[in-house]
Amino acid sequence: MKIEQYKIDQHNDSLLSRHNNQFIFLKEQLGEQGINANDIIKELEAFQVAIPSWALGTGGTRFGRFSGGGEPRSLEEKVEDVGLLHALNRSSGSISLHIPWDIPQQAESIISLASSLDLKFDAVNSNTFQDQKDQQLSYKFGSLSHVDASVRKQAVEHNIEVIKYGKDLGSKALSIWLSDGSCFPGQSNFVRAFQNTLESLQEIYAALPADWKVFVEYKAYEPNFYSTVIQDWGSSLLFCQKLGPKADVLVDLGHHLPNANIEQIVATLMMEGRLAGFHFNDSKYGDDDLTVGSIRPYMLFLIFVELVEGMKRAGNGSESYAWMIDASHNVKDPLEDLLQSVEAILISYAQALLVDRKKLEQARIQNDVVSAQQILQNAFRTDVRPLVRESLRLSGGSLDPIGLFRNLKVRNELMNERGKVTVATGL
Ligand code: PSV
Ligand code: MN
Repeated sequence: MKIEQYKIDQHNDSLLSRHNNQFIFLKEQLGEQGINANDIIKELEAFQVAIPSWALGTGGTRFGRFSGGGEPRSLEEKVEDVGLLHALNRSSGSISLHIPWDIPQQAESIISLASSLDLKFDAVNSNTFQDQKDQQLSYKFGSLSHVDASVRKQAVEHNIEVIKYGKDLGSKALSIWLSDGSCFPGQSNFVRAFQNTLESLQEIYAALPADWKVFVEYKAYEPNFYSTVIQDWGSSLLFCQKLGPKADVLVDLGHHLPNANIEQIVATLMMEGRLAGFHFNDSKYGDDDLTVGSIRPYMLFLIFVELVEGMKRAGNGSESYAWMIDASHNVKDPLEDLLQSVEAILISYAQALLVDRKKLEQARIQNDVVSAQQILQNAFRTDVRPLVRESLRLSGGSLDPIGLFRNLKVRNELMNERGKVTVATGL
């Protein structure tokens, strides 16, 4: 299924006068504060969030999985689903593949399908956290860190194969999330596990094409519950520093111990020029993989405040980082959930762009804690949705992506096309 532009335009026409009223009102209010709404809209238009190929079907937990029907049955259908999202919000212009869940059999035809939908291929992800059918050696006790050199070799070769798939598709980065670790005290020698991992990563690093990066993603725990080799941003940064300039740290919002100050982590990584990008999601307890901004929107805003600050300092823009949604959709329609997530990201970004940084710095220098808090909260409490809508409209997207998705009965269409009981590959 494809959403034709005229349907988006027709829907927008029906919403335009209400939108214009809200937008003009906000634009004037911001103007009085010396903020140019058009500058913010330009930044929003440029912001692109990758969609992972594994998030287009129903997720589920280890207790069950409740499919909603019409799920993509192949990589082609996954690309088509991302095409639907991108047509609606013009902010989801790339797809990130997990190998071997989604192996591009014929790179050329998948590239041409993607480009017909105005999509690119984002970072490719390797998988050494599961055993695949016919796999020679098991990853039960680790992969890149394994005590047995032949298991490490197999895991290194898998990563090099993933780079090859990515090269064929025009990707420019390999994302590595390592589940290696231990479940019980005494099971693993921490130092040896680190050194084995470093050696393995060095081999993968040596296989990177000249214009590629490797993203090293950390996670505090799960599936290992006593220790994880790359457990936090510090370990991840240490690996990256030892590897070289093509290695950067990938932050997944769900991968921290409770109450970690993620915005401070972001500030530090950006100060060092080692932030690769983000896996966005939200959580209440652990790595819950919920819709972005659904539980802790203020935290998301504070992270964006640091991101904006870091980009200003580095003199670069949002296109210099890899933004991706890494969520799981257990009770919602995955496509609606992804639309909500992208909207939450754009809202937080817009709010962060409102922050008066000169005044904030002044308040800090004067130890005026009250003003500093107020400057942030004023921005956070501004309803910036008209700015987000205007940016979607100007880039050819819908003023109300979820409304139009429902209006056009997209899920019913997909169920008619694909069937009610389809299961997407992935977790
Ligand atoms: C692990 O929890 C993770 O965040 C990694 O990014 C994986 O590649 C992804 O989820 C998919 O399961
Ligand atoms: Mn992740």
